[in-house]
Amino acid sequence: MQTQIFLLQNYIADGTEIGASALFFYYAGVEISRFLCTFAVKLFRLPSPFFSMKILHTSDWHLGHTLYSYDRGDEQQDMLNRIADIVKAELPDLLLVCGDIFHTSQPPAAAQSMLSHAILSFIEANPAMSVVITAGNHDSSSKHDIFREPWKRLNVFTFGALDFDDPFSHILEIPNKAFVIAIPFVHERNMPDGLWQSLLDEVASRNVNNLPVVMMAHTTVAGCNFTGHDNPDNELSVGGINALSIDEMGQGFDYLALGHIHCPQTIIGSKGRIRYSGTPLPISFDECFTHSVSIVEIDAHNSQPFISEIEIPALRDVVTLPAEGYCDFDQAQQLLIEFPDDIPAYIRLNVETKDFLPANATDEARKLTLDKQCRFCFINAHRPESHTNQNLGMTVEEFRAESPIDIVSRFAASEGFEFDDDLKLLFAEAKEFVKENTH
Ligand SMILES: [Mn+2]
Repeated sequence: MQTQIFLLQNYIADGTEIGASALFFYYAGVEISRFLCTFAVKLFRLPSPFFSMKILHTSDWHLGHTLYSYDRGDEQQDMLNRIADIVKAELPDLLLVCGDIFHTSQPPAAAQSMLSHAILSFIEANPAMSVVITAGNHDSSSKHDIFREPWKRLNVFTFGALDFDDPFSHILEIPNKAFVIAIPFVHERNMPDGLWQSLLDEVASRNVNNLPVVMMAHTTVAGCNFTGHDNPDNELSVGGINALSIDEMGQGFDYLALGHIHCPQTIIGSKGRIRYSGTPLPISFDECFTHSVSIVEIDAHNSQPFISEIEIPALRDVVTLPAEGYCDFDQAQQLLIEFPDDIPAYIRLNVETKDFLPANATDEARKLTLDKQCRFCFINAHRPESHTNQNLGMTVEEFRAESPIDIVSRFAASEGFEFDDDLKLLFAEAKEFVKENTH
């Protein structure tokens, strides 16, 4: 009996081991074949037997954006041409643009015309593709939908504002391909409770063929890397949008395509399912990262998305001199003189000054670039910490260079109170309100 029990224990242990090994080799085999096949598909441009759906995910184009009054139309057009080339090469089933199509709610006619021509070029590059475009906090929700009906004829779907009366109208079924839940930017005070989960539950009940479920949103997600945005000390609210936790976004999607944060990233803790594509074009000097669009391939509902990035090189880079830290104004001028004549970049100077910059500093710096292809933008004046509190006087240059949150925090410190997270949230909201109502 003792021996039998021993043998049985051995058998179970061996069996478990054999089972585990078999399972391991089975899954390793599947993964290796998938990898080889993906490689072959990419190399020979074959139709993929594994990925039933391919998405090109992008956001935050900010068409019409100017940098320090310089027109950026040629850069924006170049970026759109590059996306059209990628559409042609990658042949995605879906193109998702997750908000901030335009930089302002009143975009110039040239930017609007650029958008319609770009959409047509994408469709011509891949007539079988569907395009879904949601509005961001920079867009006008009503203008976003002006051509909603004619666009539908070309499988282009626009979502400008949340339809509170019929939230299920935000569910789009792309036959035999995917379900898309397309949510434009909604201020959190107007967001209906449980909206995300109710839409996901509705899709779950309709999704009898196990199609991939994709959701689109334009918001801030807690814990993301917001390099490039102007209030990096405040994680609770970025660009005027308060952070949502990923649990609040519901359960049941295979991929959540996000817009708003400009740095491309897959959210930590999302098991590779929640991602910001980031902007394909640098919008500010602090965006010191590679700009790109994302390609996402999903086999079926509940399978893991396969994500890759395609870089979008900028026609004009944003360059800060010196590359790290600050220097005095004389050294900064020398760096400008040494900057190559033929690089068409935007230039910011990081200058440290204990007192004040000369009143004509900006003009002096600009003069040094007149025979160069670069575009001089501004002097980012920085006062060493020890001088910051003693002397609160600022020149106009310095005032322009500092972010509003830094100015107000310094003011609070000088008055002897802490500008805490609640005040920062309130301030970000007030700033957004002023911005929205001054266009
Ligand atoms: Mn944006």
